[in-house]
This record gives sequence, structure tokens and C-alpha cells, in this order.
Amino acid sequence: MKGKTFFSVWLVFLFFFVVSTAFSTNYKPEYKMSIVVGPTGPWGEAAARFSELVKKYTEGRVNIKPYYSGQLFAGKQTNEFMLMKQGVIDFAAGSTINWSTTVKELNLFSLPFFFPDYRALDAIEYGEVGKRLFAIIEEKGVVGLGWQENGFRELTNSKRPVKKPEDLEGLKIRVVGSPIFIDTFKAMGANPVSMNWGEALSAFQQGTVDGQENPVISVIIPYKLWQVHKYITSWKYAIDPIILGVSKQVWDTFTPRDKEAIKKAAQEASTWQKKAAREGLEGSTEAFDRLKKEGMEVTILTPQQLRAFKDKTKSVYSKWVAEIGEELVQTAEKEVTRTVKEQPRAPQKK
Ligand code: X2X
Repeated sequence: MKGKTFFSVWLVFLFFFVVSTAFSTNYKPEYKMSIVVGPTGPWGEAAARFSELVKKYTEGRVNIKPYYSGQLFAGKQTNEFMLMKQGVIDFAAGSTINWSTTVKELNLFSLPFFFPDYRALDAIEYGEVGKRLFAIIEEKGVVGLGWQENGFRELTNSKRPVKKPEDLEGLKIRVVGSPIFIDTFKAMGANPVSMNWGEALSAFQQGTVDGQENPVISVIIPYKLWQVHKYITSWKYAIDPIILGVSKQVWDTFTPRDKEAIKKAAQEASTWQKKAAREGLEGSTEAFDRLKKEGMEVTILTPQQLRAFKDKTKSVYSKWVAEIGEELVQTAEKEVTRTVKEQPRAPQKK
């Protein structure tokens, strides 16, 4: 190599060395990750896995610490997205419900009785709609790294089996502080109260609230809700995806190499999490059998029984389609219909 060429190669090398060192020294010693639930169950466990994988793939340059049970919320779980946007929270595995007060399009997942099954949900998340939703959240300050899942939300209560809308009358049901849930439960005849998850648990114990709605594997089992509620109704009335995301402000400080490493970790953790969140619920009665064993009375609504609840929520549906955006909902509707049509015909169970 001639002297001049050697010198330029050396300069280029020096430049990259200086730039990458400068970037990595800008890294925080700890990145805070927000989780609304505790460390037990697929939601919390996946956060721990994600942070371990990130550490491994970035060779220790990015250290994420999960903060469980909503410690970073500053009082309200619906604040999570705003706090990420501001860079106060760096990472989160956040429920789309908690983010929907800031990103109204995410109410798509809370439209009553919209998603029939996991197939339809996956088609939406990994298809055009999912990509659009990630673009929308990014515009608002959060980069989406993967789809995870709390799950289909089922109703539990301490008073009686709920089989028809009339059974909900007078029941005080805790819901998340997101307006579509208040609308839905009022329409079905219940008496909804919005409350943070952390506060809800003591309200169930004291009996000041009669019921709640949350997924079986991710919340009902880890929180042993049978200790406070005897009755569960499976009605899959709303799905609750989790987005694994990072504050855009923070994301922009990572080197391209570390971004790739974090994406890889996110993909692995999210694939594991989704599978775990569906364990015993997909083509199996295992999860509900477990609840029976714990003493719960399980009611699984028939399509006919479901119809009565769906009919009650029609007005909620029309109101919220307008909020979410008609075009987005229509695109999602088409996709759901397609997956239903393409479904291999399973033998019909009576
Ligand atoms: O608060 C809830 O019900 C929970 C844990 O499911 C959410 O964060 C949406």
C-alpha cells in the first residue's frame, strides 16, 4: 500500500472509531422498561427475556431494566405512551389499550367482538394494518419493535354467572381508563368504573368492585383471580395486543449495529411471548380446566348467547369506527373476512 492510500484508510478507520465511541459513550447506563403487570406470566417473563437478549446481542452496550407493576407510570397506566414519547420511559411492552388514549387508531383492537380468533389477529398485525399502526405510533414518538399479546379479554366477577346482558345489570365492573370500555360496558348494561390495574386488585379484595375483564393466561392465572372472583365468562369480546416499543428519541441514539441487535432480540422475545400467551387457549381447554380446578365456575358463551351481547354494542361500534378512522377499520374488516373465508373447515362442535 502506498503511503498516501495507507494514510486515507487509516483516517477513515479513525473516523469510524471516534464516531462509534462517541455514540456508545452517549448510551445510558440503564434503559428503563415499563410493564404494567408483575414479573410472573408471559408478559413479564418476556420483558426479562428481551432485556437479556438485548444485552447479549449488543455485547453489553445496551442494558435494559424492566420495571414491573406500573412503577414508571406516574400514577396512570394510560400515561405510558406519553412518557415514552417524552423519553422518560425508554422501552415498554405496552398494552394497546393503555396507549389508545394517545393513539386513537389503537382502539381498533378494542372494538367489541371484532376479532373472531388468533388467525384474524395475526393477519392484521403482520399485514398492512399492522404496518400502518406502527407508522402512526412512530410519528407520535414510539418505534414499534414487535407484536406481543395480553390476549382475549374474558369477564370475571364475584356475584353470579354472566350468560346474558341482563346478568350484567348492576354489576360494578373495573375497566381500564380508556373511554371505549366505559361505552361498551354501559351499552351491555353493567356499571363500569375505570381504575389502574394496581388499584383494582385491592378493590376486588375489599369487594367495592364486583368484576373485571382480562385475559386468562396473562392476567387471571398469574394474579390468581379465583381468590376474589368465582365466575368467569368466556366471550372473547376484545383482544389486547401488546406492542414492544422504544421511545423514538432513545432509538435515534443507537448505532445501526445496535439497532439491528435490538430488533433481533425483540423478534425472538415477541415470538416466544405470543406463543406463551396462547398456551392452553388455542385448540385446547387446558387454561379453563385449570380455572375450574381452582374452583371457578366457567361459562363459555355459545354463538347464540354471544349475539345478544353483540347486538347491545352496535352503537358503540359505530361511534368508535368514526374515532378510529373508517378507512382503517374497513381495511381491517376485509382482512378479517378473508381469514374467516380461508379457514380450513374444522368439524363443527355442538
Ligand atoms: O389494566 C389492565 O386490565 C391490563 C393489565 O390488562 C392492561 O394493562 C390493559
